[in-house]
Amino acid sequence: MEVQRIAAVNDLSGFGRCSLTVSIPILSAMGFQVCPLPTAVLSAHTGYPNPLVRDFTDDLEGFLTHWESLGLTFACGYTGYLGNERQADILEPFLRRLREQGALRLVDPAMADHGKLYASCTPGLVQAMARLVALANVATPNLTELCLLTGGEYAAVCGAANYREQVERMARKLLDSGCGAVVVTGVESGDIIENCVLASADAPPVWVGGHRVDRHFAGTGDLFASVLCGWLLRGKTLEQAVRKTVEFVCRTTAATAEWQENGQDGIAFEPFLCELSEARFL
Ligand code: PXL
Repeated sequence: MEVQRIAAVNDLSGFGRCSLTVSIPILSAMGFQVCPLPTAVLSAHTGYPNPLVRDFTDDLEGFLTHWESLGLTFACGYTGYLGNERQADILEPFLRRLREQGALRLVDPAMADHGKLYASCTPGLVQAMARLVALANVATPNLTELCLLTGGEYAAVCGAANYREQVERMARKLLDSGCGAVVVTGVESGDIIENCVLASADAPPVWVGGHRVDRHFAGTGDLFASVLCGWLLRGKTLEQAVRKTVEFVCRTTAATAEWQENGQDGIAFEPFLCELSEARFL
């Protein structure tokens, strides 16, 4: 048996369960070898006050060159949080190479939530992220990120009677940019949290909902993208993979809400890792 390899391009935040501290355990439990390419190293994610941040831009190229010299190939490249737009310029040729090799390219344009860019993200980064999304075969923006990437107005979508139609229109725009499929995450509707799956330009949109916990948890998008990535590599269709992911994320979020005071500390997925591990060969 060969263990499939994933290049995980994301930040390493020491505290707060997001990015690589989510992807590495989740995807390892699901049976994959995760090779991290850190975009930044932080003491904690930027939802906490005054994190120590070390930018890794100057070392990205060196990582990729060394990996190439080792002759490494990847079943998947998964990109998340970027420190700046130069990082996207460096990653573009890497994603192109993965595309030539037929590898899965999952781009999670992690840069905003609840209508606002993260503290460290700039409008220039939004443009750069759009270039990476165009090279993805699956992109997983949340509603805020979808609006930023397509020029939509977040406030006009939230709570609108025709929010589904608006989301579907914006998701189609991303497909027009070159991206193969889109999963729009975290569309809130009463006590349901919905995700819009657009598997291809010809496919009708499918909405997958789960029970919403009325609290914010950091790193939810990272957990979603990581579990989704695992199920896609396990051969599930996009819709099947999204259904399994929504079930896992909603259940672990509900459990965390019972156990943990601070949402910034992320989703306590650790007690559930064994389930992903047992499901490895299903
Ligand atoms: O989970 C998104 C995320 C990733 N990485 C860093 C962040 C955040 C959200 O705040 O600060 C460094």
